[in-house]
Amino acid sequence: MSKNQPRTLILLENGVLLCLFFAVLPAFCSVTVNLNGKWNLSNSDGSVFLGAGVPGCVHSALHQAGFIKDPYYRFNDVSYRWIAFDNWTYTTTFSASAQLRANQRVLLVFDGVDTVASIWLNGIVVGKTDNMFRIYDFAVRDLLKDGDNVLKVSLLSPVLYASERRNAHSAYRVPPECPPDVQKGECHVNFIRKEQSSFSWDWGPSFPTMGLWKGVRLEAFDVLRLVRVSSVPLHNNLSQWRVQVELLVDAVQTTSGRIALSLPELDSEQVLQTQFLPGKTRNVFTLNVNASSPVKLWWPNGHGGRRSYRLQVRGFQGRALILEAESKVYFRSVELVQEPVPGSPGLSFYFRINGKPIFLKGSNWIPAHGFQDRVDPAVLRNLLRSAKEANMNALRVWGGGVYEQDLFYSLCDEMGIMVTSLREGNVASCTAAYETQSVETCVFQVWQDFMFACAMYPTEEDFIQSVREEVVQQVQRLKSHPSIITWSGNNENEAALSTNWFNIPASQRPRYLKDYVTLYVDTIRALVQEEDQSRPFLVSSPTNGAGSEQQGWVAADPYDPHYGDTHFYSYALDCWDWRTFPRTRFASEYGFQSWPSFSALKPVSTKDDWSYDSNFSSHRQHHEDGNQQMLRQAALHFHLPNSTDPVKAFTDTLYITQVTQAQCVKAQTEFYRRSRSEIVEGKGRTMGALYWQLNDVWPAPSWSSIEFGGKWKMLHYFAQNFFAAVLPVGFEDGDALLVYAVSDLRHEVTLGAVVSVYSWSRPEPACTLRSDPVPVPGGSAVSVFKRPVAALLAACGGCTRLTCLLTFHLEDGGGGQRGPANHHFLCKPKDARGLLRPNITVTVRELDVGYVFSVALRSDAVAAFVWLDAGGVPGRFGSNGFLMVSGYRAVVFYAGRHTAAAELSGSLVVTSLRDVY
Ligand code: BMA
Repeated sequence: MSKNQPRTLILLENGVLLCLFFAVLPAFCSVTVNLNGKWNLSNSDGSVFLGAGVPGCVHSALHQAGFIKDPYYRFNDVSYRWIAFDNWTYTTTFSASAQLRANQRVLLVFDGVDTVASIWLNGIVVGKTDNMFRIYDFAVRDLLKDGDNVLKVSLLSPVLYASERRNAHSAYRVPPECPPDVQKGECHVNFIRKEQSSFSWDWGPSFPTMGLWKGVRLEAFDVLRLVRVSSVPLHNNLSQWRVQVELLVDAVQTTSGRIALSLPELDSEQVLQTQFLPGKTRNVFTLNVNASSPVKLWWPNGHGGRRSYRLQVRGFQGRALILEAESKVYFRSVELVQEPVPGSPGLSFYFRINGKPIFLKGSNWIPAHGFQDRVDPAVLRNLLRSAKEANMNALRVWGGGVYEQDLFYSLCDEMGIMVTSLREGNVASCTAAYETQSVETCVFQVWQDFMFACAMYPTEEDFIQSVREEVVQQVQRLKSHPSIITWSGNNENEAALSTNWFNIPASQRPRYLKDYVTLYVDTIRALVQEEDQSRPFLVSSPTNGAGSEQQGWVAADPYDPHYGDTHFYSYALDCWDWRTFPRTRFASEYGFQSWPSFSALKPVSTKDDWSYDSNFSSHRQHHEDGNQQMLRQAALHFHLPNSTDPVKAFTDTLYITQVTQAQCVKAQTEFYRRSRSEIVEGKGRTMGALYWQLNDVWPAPSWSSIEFGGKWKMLHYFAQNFFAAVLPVGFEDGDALLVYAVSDLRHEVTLGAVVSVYSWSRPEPACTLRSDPVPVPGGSAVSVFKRPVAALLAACGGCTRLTCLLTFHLEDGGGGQRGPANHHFLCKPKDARGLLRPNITVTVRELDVGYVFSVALRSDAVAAFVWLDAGGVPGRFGSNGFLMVSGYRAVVFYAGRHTAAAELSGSLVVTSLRDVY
């Protein structure tokens, strides 16, 4: 190597740049050899032998090589259960050049092993793994040789391993032992540090994966390697900023030098003397931001812009550059405010970003596929884009899945989205309504759980040690992301302990309480607080937060609406009745199930499966009594489908479950949003609504608003409205109808309500009433209309609760509509008089070649929950599931692939409430 050779830089996933060669003395170099690609895979007795992609997993490899069919097809989750009971070995051969071997250190690095493995290099065991959420590296220099080197990863059956670990834990039970039978899952998942839902969940199949789910490489170096750069912004009163920069450095020997940190766009630079100690060490530096360079803050969606700044890190020994890296820094502050609330016992619970209280609107994120290697950037982008289009500003990464991949968080920090401007109202008459495309950015606030859910966990030293590594590595990996606004120790384990889900006898409770505190408080919380002072840590969700802490970390009632966050599920009560919902400070989970569309089920089923009571339909339902619960809730308000055509009866039932779910979650979310400014009977000031759940792991009934494959359910279309920045919420209290104006805007607006009364039998308003506009401050919910229902109906001559319904919207002082229109039923639609079966005709026109279409609907009657389904043509409508009170509506269809108007109208099916009975 000549000393004049140009320096080469490699950008690793974590933002670290590796210096390969330097122009100045002494000549340091660091070499990376990527070992991803095609490996060999075999089972324990050698009867199965195939090529397998790395990163990847055994199930995906078997499927891709044709050894098994689609694991999601029909009952294949059960047919392929054997896979996870076998042991599997991945093997590859690579050459290691003399130049590589000449380095002082050569490490074999695994970014993710799923899960329990021994790693062999040239016939020698170099290490073992037992935690899917950790990065592992092993020193291998002395084992490498000239010519072929053989690397073998032998994976143990995760199911058998978990059960062995459980058997070894004989002193006491660590429940729940096994999932409920309805989940058709495997037992003892809490004994293995792996995606907890991979052993089945109440929305997901059991596919206990095995594999090398992230990259594998060799890293060779002579002096040091920069493992990771992370940075968090800190501030004094939001005016004076500094950036805490952490370098995780792996040095061969004690190395003294200088570190130069700079934020060129902020004219800020600092050079510090340092010493890197041998081994992997954490080195923390502070870079003060030049006070005369004002920073632009990172703001959540709808609250302002955001920009990133380049952070440059360079390390020198003498004149030699020994490390170099570049990453992004965003400036924002986050506080979790828990303080006394006037007129209410307990404490507030809300997030303040950059000093401003923000209502979190969104949902819960679960793994996007049972096989993580199938979650590609397009899947992530589509889901996040859909979340943004439903006006969400927050997502909770739920603790039974995985810490998501880097791209997920980068997209949450800031995602550029191409936006097509189209005004739906115009599309029928005016092609010019199709305007330009522009790029918008959006962000999400992420509530990040640690991966522990719905169980007790062991606390043996080796388990805790593995968790320690996991926590430190994950926090170091993720803490530079401004999108993460809170860490949270687990999902529902405080509640499980407190309300005794697992029937733990009172005499044994102290042991479990001790284990709980050991794991989440003394271990995880302590580590997180050491690693990251820039954001809050909650021990569990739901929790009473500070209230739980006062009660020794496990509150008597973690669902107490006066404190913290709550999860609330009630399937039997009437979900249209807001009185059934807890007026909580923060609703981090609530929801109802529905079935996905027929087009999602078709590829994984046969004709025999297409009825609601088929074996297939009950097999896919993993929540006890779930299919019946949906029908019972639907029957509270709707006539159930009764077609004599079995397939129509099935598809109509799928439809009615989606209507029911959409309407239930709408009612609950609107209740939370209108409760943001009020204290009623000591409860209220709700500042978050994250429904359960955004996405699906496979095609099956679940609480999701987006089905597997990305198609929006009716709920997701409803979310576009119920999460709108300005929203009219209508409800009845006593004998009165009230309309609240909910505003997430930054500034005050003057708003009044316009309420129209329609008869079910006539597509034109019977009468319209208005209220005088009143000031609605930014970030508030204000009552803008109140009228006794009887007076309202009387004013509209001839109307009764059974014959009429209400629509309403908000208008500002200038008479312009603000926010979406909304409606309120005065009776259960099944009791409505005059709701006729509408005759809806559809005309499809192409607006932009092959991708954007106008869909115009004409109806001769009032039609409720009008649902457009484009079948196998991927894409989404501008709006859907709507109420047609006038006889005409035009919506836009954005195709997910090139199509034609003829194909679209050929696959389009329109269903409305009156069509299913
Ligand atoms: C909550 C979640 C999940 C579950 C969902 C629906 O408890 O945390 O565990 O899937 O409810 O039951």
